[in-house]
Amino acid sequence: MADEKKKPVVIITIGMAGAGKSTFVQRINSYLHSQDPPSPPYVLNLDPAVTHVPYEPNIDIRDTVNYHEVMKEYNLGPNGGILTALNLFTTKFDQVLELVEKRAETVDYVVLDTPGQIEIFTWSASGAIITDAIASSLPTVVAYIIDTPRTTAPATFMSNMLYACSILYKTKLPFILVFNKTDVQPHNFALEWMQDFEAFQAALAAHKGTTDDEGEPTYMHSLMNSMSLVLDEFYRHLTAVGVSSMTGAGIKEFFDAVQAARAEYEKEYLPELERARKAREDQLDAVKQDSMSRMMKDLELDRARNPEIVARDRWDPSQEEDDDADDELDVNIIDRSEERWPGQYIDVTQMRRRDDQGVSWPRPG
Ligand SMILES: Nc1nc2c(ncn2[C@@H]2O[C@H](COP(=O)(O)OP(=O)(O)OP(=O)(O)O)[C@@H](O)[C@H]2O)c(=O)[nH]1
Ligand SMILES: [Mg+2]
Repeated sequence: MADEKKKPVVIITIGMAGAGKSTFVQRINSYLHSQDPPSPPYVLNLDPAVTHVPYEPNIDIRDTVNYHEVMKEYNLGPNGGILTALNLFTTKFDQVLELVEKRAETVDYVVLDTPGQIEIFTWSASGAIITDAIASSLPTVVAYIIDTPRTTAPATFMSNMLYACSILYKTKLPFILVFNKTDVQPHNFALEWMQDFEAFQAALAAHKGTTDDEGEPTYMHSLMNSMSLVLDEFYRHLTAVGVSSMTGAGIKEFFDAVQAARAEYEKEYLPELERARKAREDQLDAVKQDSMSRMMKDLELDRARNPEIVARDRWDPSQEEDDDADDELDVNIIDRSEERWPGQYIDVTQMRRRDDQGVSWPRPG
């Protein structure tokens, strides 16, 4: 490709425990290896508690922090242990970014596998730091992995979609819904519910437990009915693909969606990021300007209060020595004390003899 500053796309896999994140990472890893020419991704495992990963990660959080030691040392349970391990790892994330950026020219994809408990990554400071740091230096997309066979009940489907929605609004990154395990359960029901909220409402009505003893819709039913209208707006912003990490079905479609998401990152996320950066700089500038003008005002007030000092404190042109004086207008911190004492910083410009200019120093060659 003639793209002079080629950058890999970062794929962050997020999903409920057991949705198949690690199997999915393994599948896209082997898919990319089998391309012609092979395009091995750069893979990061961020799950400190996993005992076995079905792929060979380039960077593994387990090499940096020992999850069991963390639990022991800080007296934590499993979730606190994972979170603390992730926090410790995040303190070194600048080094991780450096390593990733070193490979930016030669790698097409960087893939992140996240801890099993979704909220540890999505609602922690370190998850946010990692996501923001990586997304501000490379095109990044979120692959939200869904356990399709376990999401066929309308209520489960809705809560999973609400969770996805919250992550989308939090990260603001291009988002791909990955309906996994389609070998067990095809995902067409999900697509239908997403495209047509009336179909979802019909499924909801047909599901038992949505009416009370008198045949009236329950509170839960009415709530979900209304929320399906809200989610309708959310669905418009996403792409959904069905895959089987087991068989490899749908993986090519997933990568097509990643390419589209990359374009979206460049068109929408990046300008927004730059706008936010500029706003932050402007705000800093404004603070600086404000302190400066307050200082100047104080100075003016001072001068107004002490007119006789001001009268003496004026530039006197008769004191100008000669025309060369302007050339010496360097800002130097000069120590004016007469006597030097041991350990004093010496301003070498004061030691320079003024008649140096006339001397012709020997030059090499
Ligand atoms: N049938 C089928 N099973 C799958 C598929 N993908 C994953 N699995 C199975 O789902 C289970 C969980 O898969 P993992 O890849 O460990 O899921 P995970 O989201 O990484 O799990 P945690 O990190 O523990 O939260 C495993 O038993 C996988 O074999 C798939 O496409 N089809
Ligand atoms: Mg996993």
